[in-house]
Amino acid sequence: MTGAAAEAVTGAAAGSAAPGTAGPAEAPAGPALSRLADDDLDLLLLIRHFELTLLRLYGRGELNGTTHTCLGQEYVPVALRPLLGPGDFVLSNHRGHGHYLARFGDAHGLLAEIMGREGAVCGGVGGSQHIHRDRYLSTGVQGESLPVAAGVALHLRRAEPGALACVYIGDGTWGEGAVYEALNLAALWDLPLLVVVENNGIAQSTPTGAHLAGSIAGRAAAFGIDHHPVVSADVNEIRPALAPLVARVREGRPLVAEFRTHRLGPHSKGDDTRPPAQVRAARAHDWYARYAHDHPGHLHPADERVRARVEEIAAEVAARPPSRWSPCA
Ligand SMILES: Cc1ncc(C[n+]2csc(CCOP(=O)(O)OP(=O)(O)O)c2C)c(N)n1
Ligand SMILES: [Mg+2]
Repeated sequence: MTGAAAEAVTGAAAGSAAPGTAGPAEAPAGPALSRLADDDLDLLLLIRHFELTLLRLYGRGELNGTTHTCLGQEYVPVALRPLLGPGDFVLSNHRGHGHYLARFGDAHGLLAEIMGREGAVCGGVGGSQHIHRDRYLSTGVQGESLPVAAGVALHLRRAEPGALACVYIGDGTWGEGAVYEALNLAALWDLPLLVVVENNGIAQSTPTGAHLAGSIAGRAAAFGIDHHPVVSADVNEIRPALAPLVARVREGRPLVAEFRTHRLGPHSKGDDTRPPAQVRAARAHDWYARYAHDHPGHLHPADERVRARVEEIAAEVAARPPSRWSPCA
C-alpha cells in the first residue's frame, strides 16, 4: 500500500474523500456502538495509528519487504485481550500487528522489528510476519499455525491444564488441508484450542464466495466443534458473549469463533482489486468512523493523544541504529 492509500484510509476514518481513492465512506453502518472503557479505546487507537504509520513509512520508502495491515479489524484482538492470560499461547498470521499489540502493547519493539532497528523484538530477522516472543508466534505461511496450535494445545492439556492455544486465521486459510487435520485432532483429543477466524470476505483478491464452498460454521460442525459467529464490532458485546465459551475451551472443548469483519485497506500495500463501491461498503463498517459518529467526545481527544504518541514512537525508532541479530543472543 502506498502513502496515498494510507491517506485514503485516513480520509475514510475522517469521513472525507481522498484524491484517487474510492471516495468517502458511506454513512456509518450497523447499530450504535456502546461507550468503550478508556483502555480498550486506547488500544484500538494504538493499533489503528500503528498501521497507518506503517503505510505512511512505506509510502515514503522507509520500510522494506511487505506488510499487511489489520485496519478495520482492530477490535477482534482487543475484544479477546482480557480473555487470554499470560499462560495461554497466541499463534498469529500475516496480518498480525494487532494481535501482537493487544498481547504486549509494545509498539516500540514491533516497529523496530519491522524497520530493522535496535530493540527489535526478534532482532530484526522476523519482520512484519514472523514474530516470536514468549508464548506468541506468528507466521506468514497460511494454515501453518493451526497444526502447531493443536500440538501446543495438546501439550497444555497435559502439562498446564486450564491454559489454551488461540490461533488467528482468515477465511482464505480454510483452503489449506492442514486446517482440517488440526480440527480433527482437536475434536478427537478434546484440545483447548480456540480458533479465531477473521472472515473479512476476501483472501488477497478472491472473494470468500469464490473460494469457500459451504460455510465455516458447517465445516466446524463436520468435526463436532462449536462455532460462535460474531457480527458485532462492539467490544462490550463481543467480550461477554465469548467469555463463557473461552472458559469451556480451557476445559477441552475446542471452539471456532468466526468474526465477520471488514478489511479497510488493500491486501498488503498497493494491491486492492476490489471495486470502489466494495471498498466504500467496507469503510461504512469501520468501527473508527462509527465510534467517531456515536461518541465524538470520547474518540477525538484520545485519538489525538494516541496519534501523537505513535508519531513520537516512529520518530524515536527511526533514529535508532540498525538491529543486530545473533543466534547466541
Ligand atoms: C501457504 C500459503 N499460500 C499462499 C500465501 C500467500 N497469501 C498470503 S495472505 C493470502 C490470503 C489470505 O487470506 P485470508 O486467510 O482470508 O486472510 P486475510 O489476508 O484476508 O487476512 C495469501 C494467498 C501464503 N502466505 N501461504
Ligand atoms: Mg480474508
